[in-house]
Amino acid sequence: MPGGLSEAQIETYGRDGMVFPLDAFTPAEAARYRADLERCCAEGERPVSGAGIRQPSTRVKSYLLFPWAAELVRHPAILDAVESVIGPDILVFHNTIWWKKAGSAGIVPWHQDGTYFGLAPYEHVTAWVALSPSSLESGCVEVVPGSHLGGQRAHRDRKDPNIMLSRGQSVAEAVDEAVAVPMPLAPGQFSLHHTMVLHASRPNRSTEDRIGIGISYIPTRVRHIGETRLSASLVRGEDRYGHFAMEPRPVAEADAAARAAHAEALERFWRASEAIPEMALVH
Ligand SMILES: O=C(O)CCC(=O)C(=O)O
Repeated sequence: MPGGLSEAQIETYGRDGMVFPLDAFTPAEAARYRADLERCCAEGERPVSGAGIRQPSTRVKSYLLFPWAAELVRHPAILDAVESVIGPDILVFHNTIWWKKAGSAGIVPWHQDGTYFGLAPYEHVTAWVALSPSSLESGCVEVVPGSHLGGQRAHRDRKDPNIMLSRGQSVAEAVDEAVAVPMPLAPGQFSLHHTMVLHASRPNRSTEDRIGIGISYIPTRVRHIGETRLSASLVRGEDRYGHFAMEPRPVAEADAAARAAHAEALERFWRASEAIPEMALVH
């Protein structure tokens, strides 16, 4: 692993459950990815058909539809950092595009990602990659350092149209926001956060869209606890466990093969969510 985190950064991640800012792309590369994302993922976040049937969204598991997204989730600088915390055998399990429009009241309430993914053990790490400036003013991700060490907390669904999570998933207990740490990022930078760390984000009070992509990485030893065999993409190392069906990398942008692979992966995800209700429309 040529790059990766320093000893001090690894220590920070272990203690705080997050580390930032880390550098992935040059501003020019970030601008290119942003243009690709805006071209490909401008549709609404979670389209639902007239019959109430969920439609595959380009904003989740985008790396199965678009070669640029497949390249982004395999970026060596991101994988080197991820390898520093979960080891060399790495799967991408999911991604979510977080597009908070300029002036948007959209918020993400305090939550732990691990509540909703059905993965064990809790080794999942999210790389949140900024493709626009992400500041306190534009509603960057904030975390409660060290909260990952307190284990799984109770969550409930909150009804609020401004909540960007599908069901308003939110930790049940009050969070002391005075100890929260914002993670501002420049385009091309990223943060890592642990699956058990409490995190949230506020409205975008700036005049620019805040655009990021959250990529869920797991070591190959992690398994899904449900009956349905989910899929994932091996992006580094070797899979000696076979806990997940392997996903194909897209060759051409959203062609028939890519759309079929994307639909199949999401179908598995939705089927799993019938047995594990917490997974329903996660992120
Ligand atoms: O982008 C946001 O505001 C929230 C991101 C988040 O919850 C995540 O990446 O897990």
